[in-house]
Amino acid sequence: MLIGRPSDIRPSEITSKDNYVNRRQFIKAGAAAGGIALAPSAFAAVVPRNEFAKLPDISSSKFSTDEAPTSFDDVTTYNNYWEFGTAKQDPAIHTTEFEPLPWRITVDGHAEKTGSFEFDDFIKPFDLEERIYRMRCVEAWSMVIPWVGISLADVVKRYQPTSKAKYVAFETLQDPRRMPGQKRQVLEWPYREGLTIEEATNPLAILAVGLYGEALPNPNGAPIRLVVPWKYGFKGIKGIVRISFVEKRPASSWNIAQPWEYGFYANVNPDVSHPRWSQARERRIGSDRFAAKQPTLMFNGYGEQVAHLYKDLDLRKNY
Ligand SMILES: Nc1nc2c(c(=O)[nH]1)N[C@H]1C(S)=C(S)[C@@H](COP(=O)(O)O)O[C@H]1N2
Ligand SMILES: [Mo]
Repeated sequence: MLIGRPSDIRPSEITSKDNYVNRRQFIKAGAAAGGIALAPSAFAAVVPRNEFAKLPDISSSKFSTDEAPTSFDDVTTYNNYWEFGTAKQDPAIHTTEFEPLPWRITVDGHAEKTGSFEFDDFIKPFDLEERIYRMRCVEAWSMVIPWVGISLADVVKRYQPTSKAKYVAFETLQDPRRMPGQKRQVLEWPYREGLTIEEATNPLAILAVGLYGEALPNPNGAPIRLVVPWKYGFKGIKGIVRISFVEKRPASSWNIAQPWEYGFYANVNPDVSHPRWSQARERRIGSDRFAAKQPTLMFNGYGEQVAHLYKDLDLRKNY
């Protein structure tokens, strides 16, 4: 089923006029510098190389929230992406030169099918869906983001993991020349994350390749990143180059860095405080700064879809 938004609504109607114009000039400047024009022609089959790189044939999802999406500007200028700096505005500033394409994704480990694929070939077999999800960062702020993505369950199914595959591990690109934040050891690089195979095949999990109907902006993890809306934002690893089917629980970057603060599961849980702050409430980005914080929901409000995954776990211990 085709949906009205976002193809019927120009970004000018979503963001303010001024930002729309600036953005248009910004993208044009990028094209002139060779970034966009140099994309391999094969990629055009999936993502048209027009000014806004609008994605074709996006269907809607029954899992979308009807809450108002956070503006395009907030979604793309208030980010965590430490490969490009540790401040919220750093990814928007320091990814302007980043050229995500060409991009290869390796699938390996305990699966019948494995291999290394051009981004275009990797996503071509799957349907593009818009998933408007609430997103909750561990730092107690939240957004509503109209992702465009492919079902992670479909991806897993295609590669036919064997019975040994208990987890799916993900890795970000490691290349300090392209990701200058990696010159500092603020985290152990490459950024790594993982899910149990049951989590990875839950219908809510997606690999996002776009937002607001357009190819994924660099600050949000172009060309492809994980989105698991019932977990804290740090599980949503960006710039993925490797997907591995593994037997043992994989290392995850924040768990390596500060295991006493960040567990493997990272399920959104208003009842379990972070050691340094409460997780009971959250600030919705874009609301005015005097607005009251809103309560955080168990599993970020996605309990109906995911609570069964954790019925035998003590969520106070398995955070
Ligand atoms: N590779 C990588 N992925 C990452 C991060 C990062 O620093 N590096 N930050 C995470 C954190 S803490 C959050 S909250 C989300 C933010 O996603 P967004 O910028 O698209 O909102 O990305 C996650 N994915
Ligand atoms: Mo986060």
